[in-house]
Amino acid sequence: MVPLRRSLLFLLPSLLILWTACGGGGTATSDGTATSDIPATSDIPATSDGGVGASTDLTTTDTTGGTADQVYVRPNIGKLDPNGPQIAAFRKGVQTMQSRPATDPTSWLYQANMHGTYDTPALPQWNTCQHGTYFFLSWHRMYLYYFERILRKASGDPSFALPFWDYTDPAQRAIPPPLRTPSTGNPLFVAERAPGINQGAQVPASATTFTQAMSFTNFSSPTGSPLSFGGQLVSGPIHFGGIFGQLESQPHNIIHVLVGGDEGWMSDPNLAARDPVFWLHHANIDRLWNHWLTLGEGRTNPSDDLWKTQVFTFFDENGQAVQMTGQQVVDSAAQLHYRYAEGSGDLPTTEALPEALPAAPFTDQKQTVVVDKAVNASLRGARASVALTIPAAGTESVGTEGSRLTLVIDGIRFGRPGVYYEVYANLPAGSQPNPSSPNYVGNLAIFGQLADGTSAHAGHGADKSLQENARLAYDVTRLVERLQGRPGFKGDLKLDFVPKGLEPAPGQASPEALPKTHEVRFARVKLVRE
Ligand SMILES: [Cu+2]
Repeated sequence: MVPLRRSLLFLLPSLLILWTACGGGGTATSDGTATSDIPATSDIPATSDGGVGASTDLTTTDTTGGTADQVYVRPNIGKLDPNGPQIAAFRKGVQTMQSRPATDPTSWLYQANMHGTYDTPALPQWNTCQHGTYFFLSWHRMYLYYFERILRKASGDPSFALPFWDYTDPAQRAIPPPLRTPSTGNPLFVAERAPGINQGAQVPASATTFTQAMSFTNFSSPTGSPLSFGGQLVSGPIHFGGIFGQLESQPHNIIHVLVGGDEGWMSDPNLAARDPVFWLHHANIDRLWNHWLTLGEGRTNPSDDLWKTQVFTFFDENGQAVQMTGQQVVDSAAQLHYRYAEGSGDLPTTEALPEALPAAPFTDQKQTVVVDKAVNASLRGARASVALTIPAAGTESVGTEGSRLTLVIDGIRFGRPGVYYEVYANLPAGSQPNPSSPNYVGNLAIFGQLADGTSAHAGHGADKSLQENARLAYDVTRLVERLQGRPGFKGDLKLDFVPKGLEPAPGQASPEALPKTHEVRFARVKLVRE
């Protein structure tokens, strides 16, 4: 019905990361009382999609000092004066929050622990972050919104807004200087980061691109499918849902991996939000959600009742429990009174957006395994290859009727590798791996863990023990279609895994790039048609 066009640019194939679903998170309820000042979607004509009224509306009036109609502009930190008043206010706010006891919901630690923590006993709303489902973007938007109110009040600057880190900007691929210098007396500095990154080492360009995510026009995908911008449908909140939407995979997960390395905080969801850079990273992800909506061509937020009315609980700047739903955060400027300064994606770019493939067919969730091969591969920070053969039967209808072909790497066991792997298919002999080449499949990065409570510690502490049964999947529809169009192609697929770490700062010779890395093993590779 919708044949693939062979002329499509094959720029940045999909990175899809998924691992086994685990443990459902409950929906906590607030025991606080509050009044509302945040309208539901249905109250805002510009964004109304006929949403139902908010069933629960226990948000609170912003008491951080702004006027009622104020719209805060979250700045691009790369454009701020490191010695200017906004960075000074940021430092003061973080320092104030860090001085509060961990039992105070407005403290730095309490807020970080809401994302995830090893601390026990868990206090209300700790360990409630939403990953691997279509709640990923909305939950983190709510989390940042209330965190920003707390930080603004703590900063003493009624105009303060949370900056974002625009790592896709080639000039900003190192951690923003105010977060790494000075290394003493600086509340934004954290030692628990990847080796070299506090000296200015940079994330590689292939880790920062969001063009593949933007090419998806559907926000959500059927349960079990990663083929969407925002994540898979689920029947309720899940702390770690296991199958990631495109934006969560890349750049979100990879930036976590590279900044945290194999030992730092950012690469562990139970520690990540302790690093101030977490909030700047997530502000950028949140900005990219807004950017996606501006691209049009059918890109809209979910319209189902669960996404719109599911209640999540946070704390406001006065430590009061507050509740919020998806339909209250679909328009950040109108509903939450903030917008973003200019950043990557807002300006014309030479990098073309891959043409959107049709959304995965929701009526047909059947997945057909075309190839399932045991490989028992091991990646240890060095280049490795895996071969498999695509049978002629089973793939001939790929690209038609919305059918997709995904490459699934299954039975993955991992610690925190501290590197990611660029995956290539059928690299020409002697050619240099290049993520802008048509042989590039995507990136393999590990962030997150099985969160069933017992395995939460598995990736942490001395053992870095390998975790079981993770899965990663890549949309290889275009790649296979392209290979099949080549004369002499007999179905042989050779996958190359090329490790990538941080790149040295300009002018610095010694790449800290590939630290001694923790092993990543995987048991099987599959081709699955869906
Ligand atoms: Cu994150």
